[in-house]
Amino acid sequence: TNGIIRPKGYNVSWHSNPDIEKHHFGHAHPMKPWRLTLAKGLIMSYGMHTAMDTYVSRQATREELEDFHSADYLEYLKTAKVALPDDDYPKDFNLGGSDCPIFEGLFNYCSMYAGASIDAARKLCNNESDIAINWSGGLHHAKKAEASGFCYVNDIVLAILQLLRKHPRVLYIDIDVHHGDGVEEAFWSTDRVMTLSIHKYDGLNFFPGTGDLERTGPDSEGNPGAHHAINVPLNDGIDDDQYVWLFKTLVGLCVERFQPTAIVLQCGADSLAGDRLGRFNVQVQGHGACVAYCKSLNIPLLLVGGGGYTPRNVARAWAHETSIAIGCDSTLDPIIPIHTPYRTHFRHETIFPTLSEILAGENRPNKNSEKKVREIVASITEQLRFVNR
Ligand code: VJV
Ligand code: CA
Ligand code: ZN
Repeated sequence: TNGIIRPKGYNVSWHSNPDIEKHHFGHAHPMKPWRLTLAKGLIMSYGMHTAMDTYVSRQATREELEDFHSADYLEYLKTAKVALPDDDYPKDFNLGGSDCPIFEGLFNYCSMYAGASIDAARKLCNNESDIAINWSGGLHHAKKAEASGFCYVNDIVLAILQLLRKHPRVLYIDIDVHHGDGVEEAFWSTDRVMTLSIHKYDGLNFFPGTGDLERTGPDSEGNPGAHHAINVPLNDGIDDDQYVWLFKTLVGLCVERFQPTAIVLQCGADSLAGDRLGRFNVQVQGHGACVAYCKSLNIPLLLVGGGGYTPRNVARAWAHETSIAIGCDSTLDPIIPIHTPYRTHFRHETIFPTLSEILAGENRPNKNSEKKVREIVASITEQLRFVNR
């Protein structure tokens, strides 16, 4: 093997199911469940699975899904038929458009990735895992009775609801390039969940169009959830130095003030440079540094996936982050093992391609000034003064 050793007295669980990876959103759709196969191939060719408890995840039950979603939405999700192109099919619950198509096996896909996140959360509740991983989850836009932005069932909300059975306070952190609106809204009215999303924000010009700095939770009379939503709106091109500095500063402040007893980190890989939909210049190293920082806090940690539309970079990031979880990142050979399946997909043979290799001349200037970044920190520091534990 690659000299990967199972850490003693430290448990990482990995929840996945090859069934999930086989689903197709349709021709040319940016969301490709197949990227999970690529990530898994990389993780296993390094031998990382030998250092984790691996679980083949199961479908969430209808009852479990109803912890968040409405029964009529779930019923529709289960029975919706794949429409023929000329069908005048109703787009109820925002289902059946180009972002959230109805495809073969849709309900199976949704209950599988949700089952994996619920199982992962239960491992943390039982103290059977220190870190639990579900790269197929992280679908942060789904609402109680509405699909949105490639997300149908909100596995993160379901996992946090599990954590709340044992944990008094959960911190949710979202490094996907898009605003984590579904999770934010679900916990809008409670002071037991703090949400922190870092994302590109450009009004309605960038999906989902929410997540400005002033969006901190409804400040209505007696709402305990007021001030518990934290939003970090950024412009194109943010680099590792700025991103990691912001991440550590803000997560540090939130942990100090809120004192979470569990953390959920949504590791959407569309914040990476060269992503088909994203606009940031974060590298695998910087993305991973966010995971490493959360691990260093020694608080039970749930890692989920999310966006990520350049599959080879998604696989690199999630494999690197798996190595951080099990603590073998410092000894891992960055050259991708020769026996990695689909190795030819990795245009550059390292886990850490340089920015110029990733962007191939298409440079994306950093539109985030130091001043703006410091103003964001000042504003959130002020906001956190209103949070009482
Ligand atoms: O911007 C939008 C909504 C529109 C309507 C639908 N058209 C296709 C695009 C504009 C306003 N949707 C976003 C949704 C992003 C979801 C991100 C999900 C996550 O990463 O946060 C978590 C998993 C959007 N951006 C790009 C596209 N949709 C897009 C959708 C396609 C497509 C190309 C781009 C759907 C089908 C096909 N191409 C063939
Ligand atoms: Ca985000
Ligand atoms: Zn995204």
